[in-house]
Amino acid sequence: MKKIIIPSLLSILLSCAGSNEQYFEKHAIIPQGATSEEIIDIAARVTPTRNQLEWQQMELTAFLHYGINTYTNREWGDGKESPELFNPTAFDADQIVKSLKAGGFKLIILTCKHHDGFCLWPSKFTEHSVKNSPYKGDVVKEISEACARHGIKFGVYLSPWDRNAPSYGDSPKYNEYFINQLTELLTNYGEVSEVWFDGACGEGPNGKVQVYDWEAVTATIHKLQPDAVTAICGDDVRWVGNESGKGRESEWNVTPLAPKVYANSGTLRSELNIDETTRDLGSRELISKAKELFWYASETDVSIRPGWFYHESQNQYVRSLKNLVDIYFSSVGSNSSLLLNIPPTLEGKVHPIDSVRLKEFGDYISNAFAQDYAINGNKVVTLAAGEECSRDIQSGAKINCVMLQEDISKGQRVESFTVELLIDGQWIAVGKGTTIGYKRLLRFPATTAEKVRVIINESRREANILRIGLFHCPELGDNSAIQKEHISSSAWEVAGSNGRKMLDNDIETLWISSDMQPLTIDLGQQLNILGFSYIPANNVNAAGTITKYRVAISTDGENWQQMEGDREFENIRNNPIAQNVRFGQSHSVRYLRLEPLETTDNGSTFSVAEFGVIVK
Ligand code: FUL
Repeated sequence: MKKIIIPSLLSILLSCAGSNEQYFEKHAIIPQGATSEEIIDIAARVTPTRNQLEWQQMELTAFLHYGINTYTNREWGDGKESPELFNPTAFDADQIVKSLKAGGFKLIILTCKHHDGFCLWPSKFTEHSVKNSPYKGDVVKEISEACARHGIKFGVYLSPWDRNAPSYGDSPKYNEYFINQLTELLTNYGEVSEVWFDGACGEGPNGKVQVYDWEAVTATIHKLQPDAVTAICGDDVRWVGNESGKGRESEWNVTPLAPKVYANSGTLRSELNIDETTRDLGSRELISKAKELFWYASETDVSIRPGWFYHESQNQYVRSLKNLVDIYFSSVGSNSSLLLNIPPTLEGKVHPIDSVRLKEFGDYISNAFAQDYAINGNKVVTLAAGEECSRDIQSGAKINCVMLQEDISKGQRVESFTVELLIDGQWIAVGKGTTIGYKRLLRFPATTAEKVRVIINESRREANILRIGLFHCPELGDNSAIQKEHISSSAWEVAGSNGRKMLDNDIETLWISSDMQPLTIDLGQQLNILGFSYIPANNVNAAGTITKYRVAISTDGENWQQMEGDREFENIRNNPIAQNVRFGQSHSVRYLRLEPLETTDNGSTFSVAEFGVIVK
């Protein structure tokens, strides 16, 4: 990583006075005593590295969550699974890669090791891998070679959190193990373009604490794969802050959010009280308090299904084309990059429902953006705040989408803009926005027009506009699957409390307990149920979301049958979707008791957006 240390404020100002702007590649340290205006001016001149720029230009990356969880039907394994469970019956790397390519994806990241520690390659450093499975092959090799065959880039996901490695928590020992595994992945599988280090750790406050050697990790990557970007716990690419496909309205690539690999990141983050989930990561107000600034663009990771791993029960919940296209607009179209997960099945292929949807998505995006109706829309123009620029539109063209791009190789600058169309001699505003960055897409009702103009209302220094494009994106109907498994009833009773908010079929209304006592629900009559569902508050890091629980059933409210041991709602913090828990067989019950054992904030209350039972 190149750190450009600024010698003195005077030298910055001098070098800016000429026509050649001084840039700060990836990182700028703010000189002491700099005023807010000076800090904002520096922010406008922080630029990406070549790797970061090329990564953002790819726009679409596919994620493959595949591993032992595929065979245990779980989202997080505990590391105690037998490797023998990993048994793809018809693994087909070409089918997987070709399906993703048809979706328009340029890079594929494979979960080489998830939190359970099971390695999809025959690592020399553990027995917990494919080498001790009936499959015996090397999934990393198969996928990386298929990527090379089909002209698509390859990336690796290596979970730092490892629930299998005995050395996990014994920091120096595990760091050595981790770097050994990383070295295998970066040495034996050709070019690796992205290295993804997941930030999740669910061990809780009493679990093992591992202190990672990020400096050594970064050095290993720079040495073995100098063209790779590092994501999430890495310092090139930032997590967008949720797993639902939603980018921010104002998405800044230049932010004071210090990547975790920086030694002083903890201090820098806590001084500004920010992390990846904070809504504002780049406003003037925030950056004027910054001591350091980073080029740290976001990546929007989301799954095509409710879970990250394949679950047969989710075949009916594959996202609709409309939903995927909306996600494209709120990620790529909001200055982020889309990382869409498509989990291979137990066979070891992309499920036909997913592959059909991917092809629809790929075709939709390439057709919608094939024809640009703006004339000379890619003539570069420099605009200061208050300035505008207009372009002619092909006569008679029906348009409903504008694409704006900044030349981010010179920094990200636009803070507020308006788009107007000249329709029958009158300028009509069809879109307004804050940031543009690499790409901004705005949709509006279809129309014809003679001209388009873009007004830059506010900018940090002069904005370098690379493109003004106009397109027609066909309207799509929604055929999103609704999660039908969950039934709740307002006739049920919650013992000792008014439980309407968790039984009203409205996930916006949240029931909050007054303590951590178990929740008892009276179904009013004896019902045959297959399980229950818990829907948490719909935002990352919400207070009171249950992470660990125990559940019991009863016919009379006095004699209880414990259903399972202590259980975990895996990955509920980052992906707060409905948790459908099936008991394995039908039970006749009248009462259900949910006992919270741990919540996301370790607080003294817990919350439920909806509670229901599964009957079929
Ligand atoms: C999270 C993990 O815990 C999930 O299992 C998944 O891998 C997702 C992409 O990141 O942090």
